[in-house]
Amino acid sequence: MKHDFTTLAVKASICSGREDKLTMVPCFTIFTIIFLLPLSAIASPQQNYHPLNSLSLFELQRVQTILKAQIPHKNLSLHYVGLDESNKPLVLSWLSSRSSSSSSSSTVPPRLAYIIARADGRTREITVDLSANSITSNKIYHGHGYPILSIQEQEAANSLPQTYAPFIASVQKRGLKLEHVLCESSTVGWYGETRENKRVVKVVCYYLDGTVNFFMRPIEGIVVTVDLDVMKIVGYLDRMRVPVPKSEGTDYRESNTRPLYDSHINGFRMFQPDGPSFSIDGQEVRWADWKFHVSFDMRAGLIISLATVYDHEKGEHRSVMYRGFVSEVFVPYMDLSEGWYFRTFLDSGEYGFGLCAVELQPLRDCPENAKFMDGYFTNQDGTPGKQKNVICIFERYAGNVMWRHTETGIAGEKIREVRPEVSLVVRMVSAVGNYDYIIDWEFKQTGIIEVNVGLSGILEVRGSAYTHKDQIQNTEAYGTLLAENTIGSRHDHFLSFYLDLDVDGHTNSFVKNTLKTTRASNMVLPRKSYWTVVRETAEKESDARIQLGSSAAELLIVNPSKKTKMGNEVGYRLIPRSPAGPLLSDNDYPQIRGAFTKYNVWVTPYNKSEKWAGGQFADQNRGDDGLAVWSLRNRKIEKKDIVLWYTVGFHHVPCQEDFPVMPTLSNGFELRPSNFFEYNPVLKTKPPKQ
Ligand SMILES: *[C@@H]1O[C@H](CO)[C@@H](O)[C@H](O)[C@H]1NC(C)=O
Ligand SMILES: *[C@@H]1O[C@H](CO)[C@@H](O)[C@H](O)[C@H]1NC(C)=O
Ligand SMILES: [Cu+2]
Repeated sequence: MKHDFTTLAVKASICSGREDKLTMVPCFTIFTIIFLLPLSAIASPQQNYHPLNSLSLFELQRVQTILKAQIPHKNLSLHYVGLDESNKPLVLSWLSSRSSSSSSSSTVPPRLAYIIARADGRTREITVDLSANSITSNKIYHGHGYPILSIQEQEAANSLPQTYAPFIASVQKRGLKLEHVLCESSTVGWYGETRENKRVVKVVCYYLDGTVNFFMRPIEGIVVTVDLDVMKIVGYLDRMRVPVPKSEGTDYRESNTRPLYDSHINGFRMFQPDGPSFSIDGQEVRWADWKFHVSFDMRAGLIISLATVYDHEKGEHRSVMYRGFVSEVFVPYMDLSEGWYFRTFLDSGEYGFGLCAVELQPLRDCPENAKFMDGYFTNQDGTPGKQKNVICIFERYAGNVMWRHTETGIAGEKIREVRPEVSLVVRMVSAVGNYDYIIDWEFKQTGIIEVNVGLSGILEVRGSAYTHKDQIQNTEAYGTLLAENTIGSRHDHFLSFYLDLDVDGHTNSFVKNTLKTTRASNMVLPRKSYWTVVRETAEKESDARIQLGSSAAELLIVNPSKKTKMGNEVGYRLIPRSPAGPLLSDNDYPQIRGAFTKYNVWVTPYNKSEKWAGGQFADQNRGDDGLAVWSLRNRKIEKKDIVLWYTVGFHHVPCQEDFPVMPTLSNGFELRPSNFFEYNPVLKTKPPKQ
């Protein structure tokens, strides 16, 4: 056991915080390595062609082959490979010609790959045309910030301390054994430096010995700075000597949580006698009146595209959302000690939300009736890898009511009408180091899309001398004492969702309906006040930056050129669940980088290259790219193709129940039709068979 952990310690990376690790499989072996195929084998026409399909295994393979043949750099390391999606008009015209089946005139959008690579200490952006087998663009990026860290370089960095004499001495001084030490790479952020920083990470270490929950056993005070480009230790700090928290009570594996209390939950089944009611054709999903496309990206993870809902009255598929995904995840810690201040993560842009996505476990992560999809990405050397079962899709019947009424007001008649709610869930889980993010897109028959973010996994804790809260007097502990020597650090999670809604077409406007208290002027009746709706349509981006919570408002994306028979503009409403905004000061460096959190809601005109709310090159960026910067252009957004951005936020003050592993904490939002349909769209819907 101990020996296996040693191997494990060397191989771990931020995104290998997955189950495979516990079975002693180093992270990169979970990628199925694909053997070289001759180009002819992949030149065959694709099945289920769709311009928004994720790059397939074959396409990723072809990218590697083309790069090898056409870029002379020996040490080209790939940090991102993904679909360079076709322009929206091209995709839409392809789509309409497909559905009108007049395939003769349709232009098939090309398949392009966008690659971010490092070579000779510089970042390159490369575009590959997969049908022409050619590189169409290859340029050096001169701006600030660095690409996603590859898993392989994190592994290499994490293993460096093991052979570094000062580190070995620090471990020995603490009476610890090197073979139980495991390290992780932390990105470092930016703190106002004007000189270009090297591409460095700060490696922090943990202790296993008797548990797999090493995150609960930090070796506090040691920070090893590693330059990733030369893969060398360039800084070393050993500041503090506090005990490593005990291993007792930290393990979370069922086999190690003894005794197992029996709270008498019987078994259950999700049984659909007639099978599931959704179908998957390539990456397109159909369920009830919904139709949408599911794809997977190394950076964004799960992407939902082209969501349309069939309107039975109109007899047509009506568009709701062109594209939706998690654009960035900002997690700043509120601990200003030397070993902690830099922990201000942009999880998506630094580690890859998709790269960290894990294999879902049937019957545990997703119910019995789920279907699974695989995801593909590339290793640093360009070799494609597969993440099995990275997305699951299932119908949910949770015993909820879709609509109902019992009428007792008519003498002699008892009227009771109830429709159970059945929905379709698309799920991905990204385990970025210690944290597990569960992302659900839930489609409902009522036309609602509900997005839920669940946080689980393990807290990032700080080792401490304290063993009781009473010892912490007048000092800043930066967190909650969760167990002896274990402080759960305060922090936030902000997930920015990119929501390119196309409500019944792509010419949309953003409307804010403020509910305003009004004094009654009519003195005849005894009431003194009521509220009314003040409707404002945003003309420019500045009109659509909204901090929620201070006043009651309804936020809508409407199509001003489409009205219901009653004359209301068709729309979709954003219903945030529990909004949270930043508490850092505006001029604090992490906040400058995470400035997209300043407002809960933003609206921008559609621009293909404006995808990543925290900037395209997030690692060590300076806040000079990203949503907050684009929005400063204050472009017109009225009657335009617009993108809605909503940030789901959590302020996390840890409590003892978060130890040693956190019960899922949820937040999210709903996109709900508002005057989109002429009447309740599920009034005439047949209930499911009993
Ligand atoms: C390429 O990488 C190898 C192994 O990592 C290293 O020995 C070599 O010096 C590198 N070459 C260049 C040109 O950086
Ligand atoms: C699209 O966005 C990028 C980045 O903000 C900007 O440089 C470019 O000018 C924009 N294009 C248009 C047509 O606005
Ligand atoms: Cu948290």
